[in-house]
Amino acid sequence: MVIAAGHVVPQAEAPAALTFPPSFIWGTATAAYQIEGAAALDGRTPSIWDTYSRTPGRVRNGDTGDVATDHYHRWREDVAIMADLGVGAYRFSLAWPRIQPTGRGPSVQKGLDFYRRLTDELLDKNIQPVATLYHWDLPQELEDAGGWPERATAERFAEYAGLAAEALGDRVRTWITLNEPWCSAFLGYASGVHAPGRTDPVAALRAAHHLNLGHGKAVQALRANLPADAQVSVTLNIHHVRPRSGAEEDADAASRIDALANRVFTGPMLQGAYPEDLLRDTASLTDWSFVKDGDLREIAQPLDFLGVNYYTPTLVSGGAAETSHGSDGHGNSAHSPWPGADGVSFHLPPGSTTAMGWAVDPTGLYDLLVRLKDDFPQLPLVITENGAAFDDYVNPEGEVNDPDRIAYLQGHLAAVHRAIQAGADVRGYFLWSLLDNFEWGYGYSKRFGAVYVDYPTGKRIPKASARWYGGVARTGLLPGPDSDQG
Ligand code: IFM
Repeated sequence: MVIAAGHVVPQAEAPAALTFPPSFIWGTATAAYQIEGAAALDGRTPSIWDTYSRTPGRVRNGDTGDVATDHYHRWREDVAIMADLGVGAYRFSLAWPRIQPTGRGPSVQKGLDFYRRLTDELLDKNIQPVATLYHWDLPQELEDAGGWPERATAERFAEYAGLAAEALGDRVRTWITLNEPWCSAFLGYASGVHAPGRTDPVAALRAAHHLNLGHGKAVQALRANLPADAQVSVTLNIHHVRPRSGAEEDADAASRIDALANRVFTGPMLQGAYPEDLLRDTASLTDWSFVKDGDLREIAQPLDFLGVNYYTPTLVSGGAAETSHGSDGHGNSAHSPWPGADGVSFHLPPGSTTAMGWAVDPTGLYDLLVRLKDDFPQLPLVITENGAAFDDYVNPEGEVNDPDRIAYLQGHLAAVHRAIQAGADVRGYFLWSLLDNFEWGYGYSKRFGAVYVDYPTGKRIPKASARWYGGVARTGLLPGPDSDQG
C-alpha cells in the first residue's frame, strides 16, 4: 500500500512467479533443412525443398537452405549454447535425403554419423534428444515418383523410419514421425506455397491420407526397432479455429476448417476414422477410394503423447466470401489450401501481430490445450513448437534485445500453466526456434530464433529472450509479465 494525499492507494504488486511441475521438459526446436546447410555434402541428395527453393520466384529473395546456419559444421557450438542456457531437451529433425538419399535402399553412414555425433554431444551435456523423422524434406526422387499423393511414399517412409530407429535408437528415446502434416499436404499440394508447389486439391487430400498412413506404418517400424521404453508421437499444428460471430454460417465455417486442418489427422490417428463431415464436405472432389481396407487400423497406432505446435488462432466466417485477411496466414497464393471450403473467409484476429503478421493471442493456446484434454483425456501433450518472429537487430553494443518475444513467450507459457491447472496433461514445451533460420517461403527474412544468426559470418548471438528462457528452463519458474526482462 502507498499513502498519498491522505488516501490509501492500492499498489499493483508484482505478480508472483508461476511454478511448473519439476518433471516439466524445457526444450528448444529446429528442423534439418532450416538450419543444417551442407546441402550436397556426405552423400545428401536434393529434397523437394532444394528443388523448390532453387526455382526462381518461389522463395523470398531467392534464398535456399544450401548454407542456412551451417549447423552441419557448427553443431558443437549450438549444443554448447543450449547447455549454457540450461535447456533439458532439443527437438531436431533428421534429413531423410542425408540418411537415405533416394528414399530407397540402405542408409548412408556419413549421414547417420552426423546425427550420432550430435546426439552423443547432447547426451554428454544432459540434453535429451527428440528426433523428428520428417520435417518436410522429401527426397526429390520420391516426389518424381509421385510424392505424398501416392501410396508408395508411405511405404518408403516406414522403411526410412526403421533404418533411422535401428541406427539411432540406442541414444534417441523420443521420436516424432511427422511434423505438421497439414503443411505437407495442403501447403505443398493445394496452395503450392510450400514444396513441391503443386496446386491440385485432390492431390492434397490424397497426400493427407498417405501422410496418415505413413505415420501409422512408421510408428510400427519405430516400435519394432526401439527399446520398449521409447516414446513415439506425431506433431500436429492443430489450428484453434474460432467463428467470427455466433451466426450459424460462421459456426459452420469454423467446423469445416476444423475438419480440414485438425480432424483430418486426429480422426484417423487417434480415433480410427475420418470424420463424416470431412468426407461430406469434400465429396464433390473425391470419393476417398484411395483409403484401402485396413488403412485406418494401421494408422490408429497408440501414441505416448501428442506433439502440438501453436502460434496463433484462426478466425473464420461463412456466407458470402470476403477477402478481409487476404489469406489464411500461411503465405499468399491464388490457390486455396482448404479443398471443399470455398465459402469460408479468414480474418486477422484482434490484437498485436508478429513479423509474420500473425496475431498474438495466448488464449488460443489455452483453449486448444483444454479442448485436447477434453477430446483425448488419456493422451499427454507436449508443446513441440511455440514462438514468434520479430524484426530483431544487433544494437551498437553487439546485443539483441527482443522484449516483444519475451512478452510473447511469457504470455504463452502462462497460458500453458493455466491449462495445466485446468487439468491438461502438458509434459513439456519446446521454443521455436533455437536459432534464426530458413523460414520456408519467407527465406531468411523472418527471425524466429532465441539466438540471432548473422548469416554472412554464421556468428551466433543469444538474444535477451534466450537468457530469459534459460532462466525459466533452469528454475521451472515463470516470472510475471512485467518482471525484469533478460
Ligand atoms: O518454421 C516453422 C517450422 O518449420 C514449422 N512450424 C512453424 C514454424 C514457423 O513458421
